[in-house]
Amino acid sequence: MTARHARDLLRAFACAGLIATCASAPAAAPASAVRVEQAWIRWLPANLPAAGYATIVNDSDGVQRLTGVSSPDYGLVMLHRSRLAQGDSTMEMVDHLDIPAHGSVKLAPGGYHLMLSHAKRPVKPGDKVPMRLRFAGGSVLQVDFSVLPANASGP
Ligand SMILES: [Cu+2]
Repeated sequence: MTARHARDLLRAFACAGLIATCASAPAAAPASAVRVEQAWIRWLPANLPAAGYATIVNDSDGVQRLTGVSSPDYGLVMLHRSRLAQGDSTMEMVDHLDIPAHGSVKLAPGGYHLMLSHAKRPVKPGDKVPMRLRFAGGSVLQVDFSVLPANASGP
């Protein structure tokens, strides 16, 4: 599972250069209309890439488009989606994620997640990792993600 994850990560790196920035963006509502709940990271040993999960809630009347995520603790943060293809679990890079009006999107194992690699410090369970979520229109939401052990299934 872990080796496969690493392999898929390499594949995602290979794809990264091909993905252009998305030119179209929905009308921006204030970032305060978006909340992040249950933000956590599944830590993995041996400096392997970790996955970040959360529920993003949009209380506004318009779609909120997540266009990028960064963290001072990781050199690279990508938005990924895991999916089953012919019984094989693979990951693909996603360049944005729309949070529907008065709705939410859950980043969870087996689906959307943040792929965290190139750690800039020895991140370990019990830590908090600040994450900056950027939305179309330029608003930024900073959220602390709780780092949980490899066998955790959620906060
Ligand atoms: Cu991934």
